[in-house]
Amino acid sequence: MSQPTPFDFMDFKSLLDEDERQIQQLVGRWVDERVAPIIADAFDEHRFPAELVPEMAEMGLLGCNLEGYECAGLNNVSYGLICQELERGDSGLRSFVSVQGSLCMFPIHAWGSEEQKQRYLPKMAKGELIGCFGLTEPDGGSDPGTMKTHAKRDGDDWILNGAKMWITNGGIADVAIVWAMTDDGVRGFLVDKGMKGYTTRDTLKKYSLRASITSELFFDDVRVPESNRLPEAMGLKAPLTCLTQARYGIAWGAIGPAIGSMAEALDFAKSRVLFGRPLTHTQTIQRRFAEMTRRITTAQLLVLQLGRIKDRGELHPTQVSLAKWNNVRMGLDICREARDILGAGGISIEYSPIRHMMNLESVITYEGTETIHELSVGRQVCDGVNAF
Ligand code: TGC
Ligand code: FAD
Repeated sequence: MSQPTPFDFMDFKSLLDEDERQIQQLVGRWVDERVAPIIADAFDEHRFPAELVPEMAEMGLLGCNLEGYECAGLNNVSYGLICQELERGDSGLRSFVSVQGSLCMFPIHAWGSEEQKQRYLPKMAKGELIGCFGLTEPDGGSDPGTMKTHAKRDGDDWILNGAKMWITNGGIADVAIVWAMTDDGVRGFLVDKGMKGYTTRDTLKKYSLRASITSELFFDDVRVPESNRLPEAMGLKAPLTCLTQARYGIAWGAIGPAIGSMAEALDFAKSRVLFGRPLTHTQTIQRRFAEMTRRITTAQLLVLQLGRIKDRGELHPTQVSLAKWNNVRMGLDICREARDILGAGGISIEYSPIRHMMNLESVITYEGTETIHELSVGRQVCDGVNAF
């Protein structure tokens, strides 16, 4: 009988197949070797480490759960494990991969024309083209059905006007997937960098996701050809379906910061001697680590089942809502606990918990706030009554 370990208390690894274990190991090692040494400085300098993009592309992480077009075609459990390992490094890296793969490559793959798929997907898989996803607007992100950005048909083109806000990768994106209202409802447009009337402005001075680029997008009479509209994307359901893909990855991702933060706090507590004994010899500290272990373990089992359902093609969006809500809340709480156990040192960027904790303040807000996910689950269990 093997001994339960803090980060695999229920022998989670035995539930993975060999390919899944290998991809987790590959990405985990890369995070330890390439991300860990530079990420605190990148966060401190408010700098997205773009030099890592070709390496992530080389490992096949961009659009990794898509088939064809030079994508790796991994299963969804593997995609989840990748998100977990990346986010153990920093939420900014997982964000980059979520946006590129789940929010930009996925809709092109699902609803694009064959010409659009050929034009964008192989280059996006190689990291040669970067995407961003514009849904949120300055007047409020939780209710995207009321978006003001609109597109009007003009011959073979569309004229796009409006603004998007809080857009990950916006300032560095070669193509923006922009959701706009038309006379026939919401439609998706591929707005290429350099199109006349399309500008961006980076959001500076943020205290969360500092190793990630966040931007505003502005559209002032941008003429977008019909060949840049996603032909099969119809209605609000299309962007919401993209969100389900990305939220799935986030539910896995949030386990990474929890593990990283708990590991640092545990190391510290074993060697910090106060009142004549190491901190880990006290009851309250042991209870806090036991509680972290309980929550990490249940989060792991939750997303593994979610991934197996997704791989069977039977995933319901509210199952993803429950997992995103549970796991991000778990991650945030554990990072805060770890920060506290580190004492004053915990406020230093030399330790990861405060960086992770600040990142997770964005993660608990984006891709549907905690309240939005509670209300989605509530609607599902209360006979579909909409309480938003
Ligand atoms: P509602 O009437 O519920 O739905 C309209 C249609 O869409 C379908 N649907 C979904 N489909 C797939 N996945 C989902 N999650 C879906 N949610 C709804 C629904 O079945 C319906 O289909 P049909 O066939 O009947 O037309 O729409 P609603 O207006 O009542 O809104 C529901 C609500 C509040 C849940 C939705 O608006 C919402 O999710 N709001 C939150 C918005 C949000 O999460 N924005 C995220 C922006 S992107 C981002 O944050 C990226 S961060 C990336 C990073 O850096 O990692
Ligand atoms: P609001 O919608 O104004 O909500 C404000 C508060 O009201 C929240 O607490 C919310 O939970 C609460 N609330 C809302 N509705 C209800 C209700 N019915 N009942 C009770 N309470 C309610 N968006 C993109 O489109 N693309 C991106 O790439 C992207 N990247 C992001 C990166 C970062 C770093 C951040 C912080 C955000 C990003 N977002 C992105 C935006 C994100 O999706 C929105 O911030 C989020 O959807 C919430 O919208 P909001 O900020 O306008 O808050």
